[in-house]
Amino acid sequence: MDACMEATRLEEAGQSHLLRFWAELSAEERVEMTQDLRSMDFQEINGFFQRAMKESGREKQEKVDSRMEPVPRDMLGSVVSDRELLKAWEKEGLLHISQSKVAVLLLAGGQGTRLGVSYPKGMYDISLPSHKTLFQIQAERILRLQQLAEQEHKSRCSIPWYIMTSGRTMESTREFFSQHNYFGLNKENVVFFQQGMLPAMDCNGKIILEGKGKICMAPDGNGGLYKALGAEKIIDDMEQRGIGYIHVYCVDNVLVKVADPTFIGFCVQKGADCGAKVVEKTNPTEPVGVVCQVDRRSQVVEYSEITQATAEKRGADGQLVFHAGNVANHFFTLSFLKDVVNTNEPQLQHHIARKKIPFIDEHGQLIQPDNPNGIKMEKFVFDIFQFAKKFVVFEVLREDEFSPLKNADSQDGKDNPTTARQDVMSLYCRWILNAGGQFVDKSGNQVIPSPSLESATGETFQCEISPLVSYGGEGLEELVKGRKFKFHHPLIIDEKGNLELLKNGY
Ligand code: UD2
Repeated sequence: MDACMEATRLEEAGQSHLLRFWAELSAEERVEMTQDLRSMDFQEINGFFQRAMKESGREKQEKVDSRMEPVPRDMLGSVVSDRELLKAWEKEGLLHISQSKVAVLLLAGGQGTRLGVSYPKGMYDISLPSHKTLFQIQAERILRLQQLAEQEHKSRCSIPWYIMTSGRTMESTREFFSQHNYFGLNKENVVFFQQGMLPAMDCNGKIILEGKGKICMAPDGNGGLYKALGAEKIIDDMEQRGIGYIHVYCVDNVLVKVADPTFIGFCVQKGADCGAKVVEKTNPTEPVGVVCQVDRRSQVVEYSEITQATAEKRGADGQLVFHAGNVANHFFTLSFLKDVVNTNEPQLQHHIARKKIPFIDEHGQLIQPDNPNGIKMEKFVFDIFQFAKKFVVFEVLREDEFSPLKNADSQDGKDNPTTARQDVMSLYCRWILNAGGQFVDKSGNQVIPSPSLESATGETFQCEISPLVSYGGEGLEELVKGRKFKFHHPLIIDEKGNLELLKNGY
């Protein structure tokens, strides 16, 4: 029986149990397993495990909690209290976009387990009338924004779209974009790259087998971005394109304003190298991190790590003390990202996610555990805030900018396809009303569509505006001003600006 070439390294790292079934493996299973083992630095992985376990734990978090402070006011901007500045910030952002200095970076390497689909979340159809997927909606927002910047500055421009995938999402994501001809984007401006993977481990630091010859691997967290930016030469690509500013965002926020010029302009005018969008957190148990300071350093305390007492803390005004809810929506300058990739990345701690991980037991049986039996180690994208020279926070309205698609419809009642669809349609409805359109019921009385009106009348409200027609509610007046629309008929404004409802509108 030929021994595994990696046996010595495994022995030295205390991971030789991985070869327990070597004798039973076929020749090709042995080749595959040797390739996997060869790509892993077991000493480094053991080190990650030890550091992560030391950093985690309730008592550790309680110490952090006692040093947490809300974001200082001078760091904060807001679409509400800074209303009179928004136009200037938007102008600034559009200027940089028109000069092709802004790129977007999509975090799409997650496994979407909670949603319960086996394909990448960006391919999910939330059942809008158009049945556009998240990827298509985001692609069309980029196209429309390029168009707005070109109209404003009379120059052609491009917003390169970098898409981080993981081993599990790479192929199907590439394939999906190619099949859809990049949704009208120039394929040279859509760059896919892969993040790293790490083995799942049990609580004693032993790497878990998911098959007799198969190690259980998982993406290394959205903070794996920084290692990948270096390894996949993405920073070089951004430099060659003359990119100065990068908008990093989460695939599953159906309302995301991709490359939001107002956010970009705010960060640039504040001279920030790092920025985070937040929404007001009102529910202490909402699964979002909170942006705060610990020992005067900016950071996010993730929902899986904050203590309940701290999450529930309220000020005299009744508002949560830690109400700056992180929405995985960040701004970085390229020079800041370069420093992170070249210098700070190794300082990023892995966070421990305790999971139920199917494993092969000593008898070679695949066991589906009922309780968490292992851990996945992940780096978090926001852990670089601490390295920023100037960090700013931009508070936006939840109803306009944040509706995460996390769960299947069957679970939880929130952050699911139904709430995502409702939130998108409510946004479009507000755009119609702001542009001078009206909705009426069957008797012609003016109404404001809402889920409660739907349940009161038993009618379903459907309203969809193609992102190619409007990025943020602009450009709709000539289509809808002074018109009355039956709220119980679908109002669809498609790419050509057609009003499908003309047939049954007024
Ligand atoms: C994320 C935020 C949380 C809050 C919430 C809002 C982090 C670490 N936490 O929590 O503070 O903003 O979103 O919805 O950002 N991803 C990768 N590679 C990975 C893991 C995740 O690309 O290895 C991507 C994933 O595809 C998604 C984003 O990162 O686009 C957020 O991942 P998640 O949905 O697992 O994060 P969640 O909801 O736990």
